[in-house]
Amino acid sequence: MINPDIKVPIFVTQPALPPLNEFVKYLEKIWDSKIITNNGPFHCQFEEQLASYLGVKYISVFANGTIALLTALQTLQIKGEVITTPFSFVATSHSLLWNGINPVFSDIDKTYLNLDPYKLESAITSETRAIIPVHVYGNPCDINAIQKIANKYDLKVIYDAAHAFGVKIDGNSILNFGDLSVLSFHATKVFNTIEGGAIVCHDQQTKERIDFLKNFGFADEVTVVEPGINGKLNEIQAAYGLLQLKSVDTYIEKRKNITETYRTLLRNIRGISYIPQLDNVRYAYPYFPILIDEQDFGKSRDEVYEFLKKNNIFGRRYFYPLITQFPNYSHLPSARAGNLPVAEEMAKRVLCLPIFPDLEISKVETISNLIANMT
Ligand code: T4K
Repeated sequence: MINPDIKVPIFVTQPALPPLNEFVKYLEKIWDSKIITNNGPFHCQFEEQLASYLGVKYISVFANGTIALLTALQTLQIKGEVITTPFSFVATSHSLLWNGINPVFSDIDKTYLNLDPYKLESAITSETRAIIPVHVYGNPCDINAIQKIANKYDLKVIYDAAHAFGVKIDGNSILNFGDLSVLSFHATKVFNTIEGGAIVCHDQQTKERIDFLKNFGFADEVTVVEPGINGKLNEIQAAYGLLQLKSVDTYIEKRKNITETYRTLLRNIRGISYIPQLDNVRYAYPYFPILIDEQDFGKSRDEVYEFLKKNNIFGRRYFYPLITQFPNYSHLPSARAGNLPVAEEMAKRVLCLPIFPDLEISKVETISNLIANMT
């Protein structure tokens, strides 16, 4: 029987949309000007305001995060091997295969579920050119340790920061670390432009190169400097993004409140744990993953997942299966069973609970109580 408190299904997320009446005003301007894409005025304004909000110098917005990842690798002309994490959305590794790069998987750490810098070094070969760590669930990677290794072996670092919108360490944007950072503004993210993404870089020359690459390689009307792609964000989505920027702090505040409620209510349940927070980090709370220890809790992660589903609550097992379990990766030497023990274990234990700005606290309480009373 469906829980009487949850009559309407609750999904892992639900996008926050800008006020329709305000959006219509932007649409009217677009309808008047007839400029609907190709780096128009809203696109330029969006990049400026986004850079200022995030606290970064240079940002190029894209049609989605995956094309931004592909372009980031092209920007730095990466070939050979790239070390990355198996505990991510599959787009992280697909961007390597699409660029003819060989992915090499290295294990994650037990606490934050990010690439473990202390295991990274043993994955480096003479062919390694870069590292793509992911700030999984918006928890910062060990940026200093990763940079130290990158410097030692002369490797580029491209952060997949799809989950790290708005994250700061000691007041400094997480996007300012590494050579490039890639964001996603997909509907399921803290900040959405329906679909969308961005690359953050640190100098004007690189920004120019990224902008050429996202527009077929055109430098001007008659000059093509690179075999670029079409990665542009259109004016309608840029206008939508400008409006979203006005509300994003409210969205984050609501997510924080939900996170704190879950953390309080699930704190004392044996066999349920969550990722610790650091005092010097400003989080944006994109996901609320819990880790279920089957022995201590008495039920497996999949049992909890199915039980919640029966109660109309649709959590997600991000990131199960691991990327290394998918057919295009499972044959790789670094993907073999036993090589990534922490990632293998965490993929079996993790469950992301619903979190989105409009999720009522009473529903968070119901979800937490259901879990607490399961055993
Ligand atoms: N790198 C990382 C680390 C990523 O996590 C991602 C994307 C990327 C790169 C690539 O960025 P993009 O190219 O996507 O910009 C979702 C997203 O599609 C994907 O963007 C995201 N990561 C990934 C973690 O999750 P699904 O297949 O889980 O989404 P879906 O459609 O099942 O949505 C989840 C729930 O959200 C639905 O049950 C209902 C709700 N929902 C979803 C959509 C799309 C809505 O209420 N409204 C909506 O419009 O992949």
